[in-house]
Amino acid sequence: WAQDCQVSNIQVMQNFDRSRYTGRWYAVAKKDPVGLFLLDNVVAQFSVDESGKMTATAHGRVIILNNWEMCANMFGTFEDTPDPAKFKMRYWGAASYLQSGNDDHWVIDTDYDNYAIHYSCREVDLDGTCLDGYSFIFSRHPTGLRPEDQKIVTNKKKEICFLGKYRRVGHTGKS
Ligand code: ODT
Repeated sequence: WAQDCQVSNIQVMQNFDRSRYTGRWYAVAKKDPVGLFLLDNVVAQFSVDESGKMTATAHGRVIILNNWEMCANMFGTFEDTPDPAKFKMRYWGAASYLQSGNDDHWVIDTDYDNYAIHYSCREVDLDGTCLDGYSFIFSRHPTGLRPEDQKIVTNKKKEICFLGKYRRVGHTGKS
């Protein structure tokens, strides 16, 4: 398998089980998109509603209007696609001045109990690689990834061609 960085060739989680994915996830690292929004103290909470649709809330410290920082509550609904690990995420904020939009939301890998790797390419370049995208590394533990999960996560960062582009996302416990 040759890594070619084509967005269309990115491997996602096989047999993704949305019910095992529910609950709280702490963002421990992030590759930012153009127009960075979520800064740190990012906690996402996934649910599956009565009809089986996945929804989520997220809170965290955000940056708005280029230099204003505040805590924000965000909401998202996930539209299914033929691939169970690939969703379209419609998102909006509790306040109108927060970002809203519709992004791809792919689950690259997860063991459901410890780590998860999320990927979203917002703009695919003419050559098929990702021109503007973002990715969250999530942990079930606010303290970060377990040492045994770090190698898996590093390999996946490489596979999605974002290795070296992540920053740590801190949790100060205030949000
Ligand atoms: O932070 C950025 O720069 C990108 C903007 C991301 C929008 C986040 C909106 C969250 C809506 C609620 C859904 C929670 C699910 C979180 C899972 C992964 C992050 C997208």
